[in-house]
Amino acid sequence: KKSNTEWFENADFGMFIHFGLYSELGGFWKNDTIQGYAEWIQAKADIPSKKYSKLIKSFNPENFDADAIAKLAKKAGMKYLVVTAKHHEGFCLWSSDYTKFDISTTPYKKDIIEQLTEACKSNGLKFGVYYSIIDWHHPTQKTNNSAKDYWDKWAQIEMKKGQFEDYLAYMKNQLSELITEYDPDIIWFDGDWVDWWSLEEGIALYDYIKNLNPEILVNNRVAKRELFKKDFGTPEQEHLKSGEDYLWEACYTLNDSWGYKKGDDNWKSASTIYSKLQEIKVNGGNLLLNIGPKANGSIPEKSRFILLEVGEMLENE
Ligand code: FUL
Repeated sequence: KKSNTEWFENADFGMFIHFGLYSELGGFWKNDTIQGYAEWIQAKADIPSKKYSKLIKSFNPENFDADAIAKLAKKAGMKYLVVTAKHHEGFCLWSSDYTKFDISTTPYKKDIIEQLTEACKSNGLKFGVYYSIIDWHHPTQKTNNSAKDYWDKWAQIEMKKGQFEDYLAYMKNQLSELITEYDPDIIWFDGDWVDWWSLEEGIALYDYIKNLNPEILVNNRVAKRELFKKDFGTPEQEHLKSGEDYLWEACYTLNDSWGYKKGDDNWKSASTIYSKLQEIKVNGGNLLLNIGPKANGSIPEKSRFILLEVGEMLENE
């Protein structure tokens, strides 16, 4: 019998997808571009939760083509795909029984996670879901106050006991829903750094997943990432420094942002990606390379071209 990590150890290369309501803004708020990552815009531009939530009414990625994305990943030489089922904003790309802040409330309605699950299956790719521990929309963490207040509040939030239990139950329900409905190969957590999320809670959540399905790979960000060494490490925008003594996967952006950002044209060249991939490979890791679809669901042309070029370079090895 193969071990559950074997496919991952041999995968080398995967596709990361950051897609959510933030993709509609493309890094712009009130005609100004924000600094840094576009998927952080709600916090960066101090957008009150009530206002931000309205983006759900216009989320309509009609050009989203899961099969084309899976085929692009394959052509690029990738063996798996991880998508932001729920990023920090709290919006869910699948149809969830536990919140209305999900894809079924949008004009688009169609379940994106389901489409990607199927596309990965039919194209022979493994499939993972990114799930943020931070959730700016959940009542335990959101605030309708504006500006500075908002930033400070979420970062240093004081979770009272009852609130914490509420949110934990929400996460467990959603995770079990994702596992039952979509049978993912990876659950890719993020947001472990907030004060209210302890190492112990992280380990307990890890065990919860493994009890539901021991085959699923869980990244180290489920618990405090510097302290937790299962199932794989997640160096971000770096790799050689990691020197992990366990499985690892380096994630990189193709330009400077994870979520789609207008005017972010600082693209890495195909040969840069190719050499990163080689370095990562010889050091025993995987490369998870990001694309950020636009609001209409299409993949920025430049990312497509770079991925296809990397795929060609790999074929000609
Ligand atoms: C980080 C997040 O805060 C970023 O938005 C992005 O998802 C990156 C992969 O992980 O911790």
